[in-house]
Amino acid sequence: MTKSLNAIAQKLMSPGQGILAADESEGTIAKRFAKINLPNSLDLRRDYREMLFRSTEAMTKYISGVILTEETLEQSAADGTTFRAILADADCIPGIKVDRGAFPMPGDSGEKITEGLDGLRQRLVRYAELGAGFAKWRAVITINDVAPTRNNIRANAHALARYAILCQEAGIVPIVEPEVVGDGDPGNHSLERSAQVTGEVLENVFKELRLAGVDLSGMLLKPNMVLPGVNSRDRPGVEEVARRTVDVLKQHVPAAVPGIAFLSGGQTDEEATAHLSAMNQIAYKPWPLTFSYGRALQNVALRTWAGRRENFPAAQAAFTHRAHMNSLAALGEWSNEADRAAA
Ligand code: 5MM
Repeated sequence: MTKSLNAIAQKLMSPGQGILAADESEGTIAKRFAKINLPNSLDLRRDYREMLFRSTEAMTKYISGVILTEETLEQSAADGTTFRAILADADCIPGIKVDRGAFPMPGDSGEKITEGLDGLRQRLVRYAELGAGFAKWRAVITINDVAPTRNNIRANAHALARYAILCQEAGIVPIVEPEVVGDGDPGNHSLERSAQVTGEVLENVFKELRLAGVDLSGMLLKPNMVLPGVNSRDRPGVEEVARRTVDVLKQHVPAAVPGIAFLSGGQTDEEATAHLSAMNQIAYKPWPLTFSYGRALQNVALRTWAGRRENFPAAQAAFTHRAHMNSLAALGEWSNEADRAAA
């Protein structure tokens, strides 16, 4: 069991490859579609994901796994081919988002707690039967004048650990995603504060993972990068973000973890790519670093598709370009010039 979990994790971290996060919940995909004036219909969700998964070059060369929703895991393309078959043809591992979303934490700290543990053991059996090789659970950590509270960090870390051990029991690799979100106000969410909170969160997460008996060699970590909040006056350069992020990870993430796949967290496409590449240029890291981006892989492709199947080729070209650039970043070989030239 341990060996196969580690083998799946290693395959997801294949050099020059990363993970496509296509697990937008109904509410989130509705927001993405609304920005391009599209309704959130079943057919449009299917078409959009079909466009992505049938981007053959991107999926075969640059994407090792895709995080799906429950709907997509069981869905088929317009011609009746299951998405699972399309991903299998591209040698991509299907993954599944298993949390039920982040809900307001009791109290008035403005924090969230992720739900979805009830019945998870049974759901995981079904996801494994459907071929899911890995899963994802996202905890949301808020920074404001009173948050994060110790109570919220512990509750989210505990839920992540309970999720992770249940996944491993079902033969599924858990991706553990504690996200320190970046919409704190300027006074509270400096680069320094981001580093301190990210470190504290990771420390608690690994403490709970160990207590739960999670095999660290059979999981992946999906963290935020160390960044100031979107409204902060701090404007660190690419190298500084990379250095601070790797420093925090080195202090809190055990070397036994087979890989780290970052979320993009609202960065521009180029920022997310540049930061990943700069981190991969830093020597002496115990784990490979890659991407598990949602928005930073999909932004341009979504706008180019615009809800029309005749736009598939152009949207697929846009997606393939972004996936290629992030593949170079996963190898530490990306440059702005190469990005513009290839675009
Ligand atoms: C694709 O978005 C994922 C699902 O979010 P919701 O459940 O809120 O709809 C999200 O978990 C995503 O996997 C990560 O946050 C990374 O996505 P970004 O866009 O930050 O790279």
